[in-house]
Amino acid sequence: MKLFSILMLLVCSMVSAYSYGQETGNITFPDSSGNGNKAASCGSGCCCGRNGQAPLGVMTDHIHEKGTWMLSYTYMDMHMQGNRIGSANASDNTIYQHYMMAPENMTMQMHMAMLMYGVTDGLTLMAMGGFAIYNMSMNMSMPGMVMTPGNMTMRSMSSGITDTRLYGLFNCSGKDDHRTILSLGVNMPTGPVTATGTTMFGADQRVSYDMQPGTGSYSLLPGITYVREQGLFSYGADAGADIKLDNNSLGYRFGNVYHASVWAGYRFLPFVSGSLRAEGVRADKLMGSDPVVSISAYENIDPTTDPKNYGGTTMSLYAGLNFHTMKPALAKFNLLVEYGVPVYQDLNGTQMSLKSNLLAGLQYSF
Ligand SMILES: [Cu+2]
Repeated sequence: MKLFSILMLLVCSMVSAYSYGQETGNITFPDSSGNGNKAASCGSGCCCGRNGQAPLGVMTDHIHEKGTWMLSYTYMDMHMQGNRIGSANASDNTIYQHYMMAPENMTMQMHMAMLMYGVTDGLTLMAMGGFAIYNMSMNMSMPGMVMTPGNMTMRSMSSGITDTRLYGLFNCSGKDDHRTILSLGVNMPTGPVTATGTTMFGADQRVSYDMQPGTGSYSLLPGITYVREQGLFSYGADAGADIKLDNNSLGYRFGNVYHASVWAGYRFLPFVSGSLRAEGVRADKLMGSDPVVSISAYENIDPTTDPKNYGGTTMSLYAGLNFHTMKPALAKFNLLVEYGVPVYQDLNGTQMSLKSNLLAGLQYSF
């Protein structure tokens, strides 16, 4: 922890020196009295709930004052529908040229809990974990039969606890109208990679990679987030990665993930601000395979069981609302929602198309 703190402080002071130098032409350092950091952290009467809070999909946008906590619940509902090969839509009949089954609909619902604690005015620790539920339907083509879509459908469900993420968040900015948060997290493989559901081989069989609640791998989660407030306006950007450190116990690893966002927000009522956010996510290929799933009979039937059908680039647009009021009974709460649709998808191999992603969160600071 000590080494981590020193490392982050070093990077922080470099970033601060650079950004301050940019503004004043001189290299200066953040206000050492701590006032600046306090104003840019998230305790009572500070940035949480003001229009400077980032959209819900950006989770590393703020820190908390020393000794203060935040507990939050976030619900996520991701919907996928139909298929594509690369960046082009692919009909079921196109999929049947290579596989016997064509995925039709898939949802991932996730219940996430997050706890934040301000260790100092500049450093906040954050822990996240959850429970995920996957539902999938697939159309089947029987050799020699022409199936009308939906005629012969297989449904499958799996669920389990997710991986757990632990983060350290450093505020590098000493000003109350902007902040730069450096974050470093670790993904702990607490979620299973051996969950079961209905497959071609019957009930209670190992489900494919995309329906496993966990990754099975440790990973590093570096990130940087910049937030700026100007009157009723706010805007910001963030970038981060999920770098897998090892293969899981079954001998594979999901690809590294890289993401970046830019957003702008406007407080159009005293207690509501709206935001628009553009997000790009790139996932590398899945490396290795699960020996239970990776048998040729299976890989020729169901495209989700083929490791080469993982990874790709997706760009989405999100619209969000952040609710906060200073009314005493509600001042400690924030309610945030965000809804996104993809505008560009270029996926490796044959994969389901992302249709929408909904996030809703309730945060309580104390
Ligand atoms: Cu918080």
